Amino acid sequence: MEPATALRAVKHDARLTARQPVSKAVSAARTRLRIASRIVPAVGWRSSASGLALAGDRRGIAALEFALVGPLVVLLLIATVEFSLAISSYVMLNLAASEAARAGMTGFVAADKTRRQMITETVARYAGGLIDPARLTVTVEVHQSFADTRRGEPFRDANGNGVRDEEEWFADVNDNGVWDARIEGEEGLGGPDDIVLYTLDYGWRFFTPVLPYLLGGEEGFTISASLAIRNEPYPDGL
Ligand SMILES: [Ca+2]
Ligand SMILES: [Ca+2]
Repeated sequence: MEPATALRAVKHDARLTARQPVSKAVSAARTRLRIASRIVPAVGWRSSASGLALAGDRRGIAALEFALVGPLVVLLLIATVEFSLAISSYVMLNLAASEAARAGMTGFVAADKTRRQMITETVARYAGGLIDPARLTVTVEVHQSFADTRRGEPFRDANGNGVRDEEEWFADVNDNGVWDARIEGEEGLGGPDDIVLYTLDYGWRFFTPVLPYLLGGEEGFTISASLAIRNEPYPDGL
């Protein structure tokens, strides 16, 4: 007997008590209640089983969602760590360039070293553990002015877009056959009052193979830091 049917029968028995003898009505009601008491636990068991099945379904949905979203979350985490390390290296590289320029602008030279050696050691000291010296290039150039440190070869901007396009005329100042966005200065540390440009280029490499795989084999990129300073007016020959 279904639970709803049994409960309706019990209510029906209660209404009959007004028309039937008391003993007969009570006996019928007790019989209905016994049946109902056997049915209700069975109904409860079926509800519990349905709940367990539903919980299992939800766990399956959660597993499916993680399978779809999990790899993207891991990839995002790896990319965040990789670029955070690259940014940290960029900061260290700028600090190293600043300290190298500070060491070079005084003209001071230790007894057992050259100015160039002092600058190289300064860069290595401030670049930190993330920088591999084997992939670091330090360039020092002397320029006539601060503007010259950023000046490229002159060109005629025929289409007026502010940049030099392939077919536009240019003056090949350094005679290398191509247009240069920046004219290199004379290599060296300069003398008193000279304008000197320090440039540090570092070949950054990713730590994991994940990003190179996604970027079509690119193993990293170049991080650059540069700083132009004027040497102090120290006595020449120092
Ligand atoms: Ca142009
Ligand atoms: Ca050129």
